Amino acid sequence: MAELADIENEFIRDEIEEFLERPDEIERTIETFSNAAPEMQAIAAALIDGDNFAVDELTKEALEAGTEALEIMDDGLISGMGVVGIKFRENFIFVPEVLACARAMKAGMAYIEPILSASGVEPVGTVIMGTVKGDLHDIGKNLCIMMLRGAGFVVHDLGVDTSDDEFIEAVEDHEAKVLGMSALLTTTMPNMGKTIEAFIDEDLREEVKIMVGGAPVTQEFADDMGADGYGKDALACVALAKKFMDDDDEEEF
Ligand code: B12
Repeated sequence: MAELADIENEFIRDEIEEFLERPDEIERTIETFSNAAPEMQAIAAALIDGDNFAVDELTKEALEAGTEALEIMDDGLISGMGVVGIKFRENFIFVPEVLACARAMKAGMAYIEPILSASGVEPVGTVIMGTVKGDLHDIGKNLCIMMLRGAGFVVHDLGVDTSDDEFIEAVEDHEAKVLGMSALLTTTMPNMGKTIEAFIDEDLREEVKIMVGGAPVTQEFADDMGADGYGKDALACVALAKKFMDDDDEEEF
């Protein structure tokens, strides 16, 4: 089992000691960062500190040094945001600080996006993605979109606070076979189910495969509300979209 001392970055060690209380979260966070390269720890530290200039600089340097975009995304940016989430939940930081961290995350993603989105392969299908009504969280959805584009999907991003009508209109207009909905709040999660109901009401449910995700969403919740799939991260999102396209090809035979 990894120990705190295995993490090279002093800022991260201090953050874990000062702000993390749950044994499972401490263990998981130590494990994550002890397996991350020092450069990735530095990116995560800058993100936790809400320093978008440092994240910008460090991400650029890491890419120039040959680090894979995916490694920067997972070990640097997403790992850093994990600590931010815990501090926010425990009221150590508040919305303005989280916004600074989100800005820092976006500074890093600005470099990662063109790399992960540049697939150069024939379009494999069309996906509609949006964050549900009442929900303004878009970082996770945007990561999923980057990865989908990188895998060759054409993705229409409906942004945040998306209504049932907007989802339905986009699926119809673009004849999309796959729809992805993201929700980060327990209060907005049920809106995914409402959107699925709206597709049923419009007699369009059979036309599109619906996948859902976001930190509070679970497989069980997805099953209960009648989604076709649940993905825990951006890689799972791509895997689901590919599976849906394969299933669709088979159905057409
Ligand atoms: C950043 C953040 C914010 C930022 C959002 C900035 C932005 N542009 O997105 C700001 C400051 C605006 C914000 C506001 C609020 N937030 Co907030 N926020 C967060 C925080 C810290 C991180 C979210 C994040 O970006 N995570 C990183 C990404 C990469 O992870 P992710 O979104 O889960 O996405 C991954 C997977 O879930 C999956 N995925 C995501 N979508 C999809 C879709 C599909 C189809 C698939 C397959 C997969 C998939 O793939 C992604 C990549 O791996 C979380 C804490 C947390 N632990 O989640 C709280 C959190 C979500 N927020 C919370 C709250 C309470 C709020 C506010 C109500 C606070 C307030 N008092 O105003 C407001 C609500 C505003 C609104 N109406 O939406 C709570 C929600 C609690 C709850 N039980 O509902 C959380 C959990 C914090 C907490 N523990 O208290 N927030």
